[in-house]
Amino acid sequence: MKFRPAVIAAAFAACALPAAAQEVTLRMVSAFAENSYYVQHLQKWIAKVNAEGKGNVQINFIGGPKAIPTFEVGNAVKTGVVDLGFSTGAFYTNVMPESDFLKLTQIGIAEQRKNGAFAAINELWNKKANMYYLGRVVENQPFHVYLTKKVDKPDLTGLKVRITPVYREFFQAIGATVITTPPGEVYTALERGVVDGYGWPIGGIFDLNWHERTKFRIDPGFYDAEVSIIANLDKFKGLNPKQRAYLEKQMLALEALNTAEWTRYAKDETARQEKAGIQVIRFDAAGTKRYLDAAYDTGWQAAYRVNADFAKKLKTLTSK
Ligand code: 173
Repeated sequence: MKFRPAVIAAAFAACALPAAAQEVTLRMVSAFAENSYYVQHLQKWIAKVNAEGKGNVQINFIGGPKAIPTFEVGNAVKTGVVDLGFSTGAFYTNVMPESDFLKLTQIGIAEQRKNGAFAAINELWNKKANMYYLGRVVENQPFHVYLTKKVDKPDLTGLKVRITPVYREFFQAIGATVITTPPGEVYTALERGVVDGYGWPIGGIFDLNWHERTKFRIDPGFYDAEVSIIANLDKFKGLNPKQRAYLEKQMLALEALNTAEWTRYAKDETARQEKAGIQVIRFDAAGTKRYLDAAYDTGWQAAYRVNADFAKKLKTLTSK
């Protein structure tokens, strides 16, 4: 075999510069739009990781759904097309259906790390998705139904509602006709009257101007939006111990912001919706109970159908 001089030079350079060889650059994409608040929050973290991680770990943020479509980010992480992904589980049920279960957790990620839930999640994510579940970036963000038409009881019969897997069983159980779209298609669907509403967490409806097409929000919220950083498992295992420890440390620093950050965001966004004229629909006590029971009963039932062992473990460890 004959080596080209450039290859030989590169090989020597790698040996001669061990410090440079120990800096790794991880390529990251987001399943959420680049201008979304979630991604702005993420990018502040990336800047910190890069500033403090010189000579060790750098993150190259490639972009949002224009780089890799929302529902393809999971596969891109699984196969190593990218090293890190910023996504919610509902967007990569095509990789593993259990990814959507995390919306059902009722305790924070800090507690999940202590009580074995985090380890159980990682065991499954490693095995089924070739992913390392690095940590949870968004919590304390309940989901809501947003509508262009009024309802006065927990019954969406006759309404077409935009969903992701998060809401499918629940919305169908209360009568809705459901249409799955990534966030990037919600505005057009509303504009064209293809849907009469959509599911989304309490925060973020202004990011893509959906407030212009939204008249009502149903309270209370249900579940808890899970948005996390996932890593390609082979890539993660291939990092040296210092690099892995650094990423874990930065992830914990990010998670430590969660409670204060997302509680504030939920409050601000609720006020902003009110200012924008979005009216709140509340049912009577019995209706509210039926509504919330339907959310959790359908959610867990679907989870048990998909993977009873993992559903049971997660329910036991993360329910209040
Ligand atoms: O697109 C969605 O409605 C969705 O599933 C989701 C999940 C977490 C955060 C934001 C949106």
